[in-house]
Amino acid sequence: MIMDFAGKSLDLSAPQVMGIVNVTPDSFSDGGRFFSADKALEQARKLVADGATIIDIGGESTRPGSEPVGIEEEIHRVVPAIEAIHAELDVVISIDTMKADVMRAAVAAGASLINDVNALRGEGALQAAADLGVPICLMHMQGTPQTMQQQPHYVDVVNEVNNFLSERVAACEAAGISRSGIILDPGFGFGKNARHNLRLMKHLSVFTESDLPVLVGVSRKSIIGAMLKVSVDERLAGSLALASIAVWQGAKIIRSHDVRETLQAIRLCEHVMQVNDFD
Ligand code: 8Y7
Repeated sequence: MIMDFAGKSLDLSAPQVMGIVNVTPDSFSDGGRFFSADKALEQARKLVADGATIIDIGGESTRPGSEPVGIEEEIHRVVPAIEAIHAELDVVISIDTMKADVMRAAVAAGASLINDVNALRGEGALQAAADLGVPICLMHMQGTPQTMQQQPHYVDVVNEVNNFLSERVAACEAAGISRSGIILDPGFGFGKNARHNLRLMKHLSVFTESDLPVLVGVSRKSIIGAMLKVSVDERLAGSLALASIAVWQGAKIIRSHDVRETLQAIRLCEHVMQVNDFD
């Protein structure tokens, strides 16, 4: 299962780790543009040295209750970071954005994957992705980051998320986007309560049974805090447990803050999955 990212290809038959780089003021104390680009490059260097083959760069926080950022501001945050990483590192750069203009600026700067937590439902986003011709990760979210955790509601969360993703894949294909460049993501924590997240994880194979690769993002998320009563900086073990459950069910990309440890968990899963029963 080879996926082409604007000339750089990744073999998704082995699960890959997407390392996270945030360029938001709350992730950098001074919030300055060049300081952020420098810090982003430094962080990306570490993630790549640890084994990340994709770096996800985001300039707008999508945490529950976070405030939206303007287009110009978001571009000013992400473009210098993308340019710096693209100039130095041999890695697929993913742009985490919901905005068409940011997608265009980011791909021009060197990004070759669009990670849209809004699954290209924003104004002009579907057209931008079709024009740019790079792969796209379609993620499910109920509501918006501002409101999504207020009253998440589903009758059958697995079915509803699956139907949503199928509908978005159909919209992409209708817009001229090739299936060979589409990644699916059930969107852990995006308009889901603890039980919804647990059900999606238990039944992740519903998604991996499709011909499209599945990306899972659970790193340090509140579902771990809710189950284990641990703060954000104590969620590594829980993150690795969930990443392992996801890989066991066929997830191909794990989005993580802790790349080295996540790769170790993935490698062990692969060893178990591939062991020859007849040796
Ligand atoms: C996810 C994501 C975040 C995820 C994809 C956080 C940007 C929240 N989570 N993108 N982004 N999937 N595709 O806690 O689960 O990292 S931000």
